[in-house]
Amino acid sequence: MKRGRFITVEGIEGAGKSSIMAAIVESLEHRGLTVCATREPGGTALAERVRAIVLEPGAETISSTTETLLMFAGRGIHLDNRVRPALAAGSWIVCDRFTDATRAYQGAGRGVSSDFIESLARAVHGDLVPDVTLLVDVPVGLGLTRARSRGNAADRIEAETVAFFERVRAHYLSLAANEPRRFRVIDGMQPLEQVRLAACRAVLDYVDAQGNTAS
Ligand code: T5A
Repeated sequence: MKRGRFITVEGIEGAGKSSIMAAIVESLEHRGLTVCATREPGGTALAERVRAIVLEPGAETISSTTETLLMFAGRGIHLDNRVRPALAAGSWIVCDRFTDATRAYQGAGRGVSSDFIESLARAVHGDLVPDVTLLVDVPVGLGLTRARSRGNAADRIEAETVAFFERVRAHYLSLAANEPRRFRVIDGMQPLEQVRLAACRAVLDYVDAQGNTAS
């Protein structure tokens, strides 16, 4: 059986990632592909428990190093139990965030060394790199206004400063510039319907380039 493909969606808070996931899945399914939508941190029952540990505000301190380890611990569980089995069965995966988020948030945001992050990435998923990554890009002010207008209590990372998110956004853009074959940058400032269309177009262009019409 043909291995599925691994598509990731990245961006700062409020960029619009969650709002475009369903449209991406639908557009792939219209091509006859079997698709599995998932997210990180989380994606399985156990990995969602790791997500709660790393994101829920609490009295105890989580260092930047520990936060990085937790992201990869959840990722390992997610990959072993969901992503790899689905890919092996021929499904396409659409994942809301993956290791580029660790590079941007823990690396550029928190200052964790890229050597440490890349060594964990090699250990946890050395052989698995996203086939396509959509980066939904918005200015930090707009993203945070959108995210905070939902009125939910901020999690440990959402409570960070504007300067932190500026570093995260800049790093995402530099990752995209360094890997133009993998990344597609989507302008997240457009009306939501336009963002959805641009994301679906980018993914379907990839499908067409692969000559894939069915899994
Ligand atoms: N993290 C994650 C790390 O630090 N390291 C890692 O390795 C990983 C994997 C995840 C957190 O974990 C961090 C990053 C995050 O801080 P999360 O709850 O999944 O936490 O956070 P986000 O993925 O950032 O979720 P958000 O909901 O904040 O961002 P989205 O999904 O990009 O935004 P979305 O789609 O929910 O939209 C937000 C609001 O804006 C509106 C939507 O309707 C919604 O109300 N909106 C638009 N409005 C107008 N025009 C548009 N174009 C719009 N797009 C969205």
